[in-house]
Amino acid sequence: MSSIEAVYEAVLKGNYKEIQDIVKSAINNNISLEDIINKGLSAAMVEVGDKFATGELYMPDMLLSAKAMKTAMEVIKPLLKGSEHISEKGTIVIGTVKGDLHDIGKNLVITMAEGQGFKVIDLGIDVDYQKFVDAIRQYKPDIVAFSGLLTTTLANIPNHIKAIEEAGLRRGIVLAVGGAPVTRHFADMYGIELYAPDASSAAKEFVAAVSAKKA
Ligand code: B12
Repeated sequence: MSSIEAVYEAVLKGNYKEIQDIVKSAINNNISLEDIINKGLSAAMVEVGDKFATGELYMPDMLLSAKAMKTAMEVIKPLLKGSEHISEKGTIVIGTVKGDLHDIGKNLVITMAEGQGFKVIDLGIDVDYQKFVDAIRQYKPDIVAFSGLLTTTLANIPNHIKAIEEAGLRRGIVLAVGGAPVTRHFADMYGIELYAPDASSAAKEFVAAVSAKKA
């Protein structure tokens, strides 16, 4: 089994006890952190979700896989932070939309954005409309980012945007959205400027958006 396959299997089986050693050995075999995250950890989570949807895996399995992914990220996170030249790029306020408790993808986006030198204010999960508004007032971010994994609660996005508009805070900020079911088309429907399918491209898009804003 290749190193990547071993990482993939560990997430699929929820093997949180051994995953750190498996990830370390992949790193020692010169597998890039990006491949470990995208082809190993994240790809396995997609299969976990598919198996949950077809009834092959149950809620406790999904929780164990989530725990394995989070445990693996404890090894990867410090390495990612060291891998980029840090200079203060701007401020991002991010949170998972109201009603949604998923945070693994959001946390990965935060890690990558911090690696690019952004100051990131994490509002957590199931974030109320007003909490975003208060955070925008307090931190004056360049980017306000929504993460959403459930199609049902992504329907709350227009309410999030309405609250920001009604507070008179929409101008001057770049809105961003992402999460497995989110598409560019979805972002366009609500006039959201930035969408990215994964954490590495999200970080690149954040850098581009802030440069465009300053130009
Ligand atoms: C792990 C998981 C859970 C864990 C969450 C643990 C946690 N702390 O996050 C637990 C077990 C708690 C859970 C609960 C539920 N889940 Co769940 N879950 C998943 C699973 C398997 C993986 C999600 C994940 O972490 N993926 C890995 C990360 C790295 O990927 P990601 O989140 O997509 O993020 C990447 C990109 O999307 C992007 N990104 C993410 N956010 C952002 C933000 C911005 C701004 C940008 C630019 C990019 C970006 O970058 C990230 C990194 O590359 C998915 C399956 C799937 N295919 O998504 C189901 C899934 C999302 N869950 C699902 C469901 C139904 C539920 C429950 C309702 C189950 C239930 N019956 O109770 C509950 C919901 C509870 C709630 N109110 O939120 C469904 C949703 C169906 C739908 N269409 O809405 C899915 C798709 C499974 C399925 N196929 O049925 N879940």
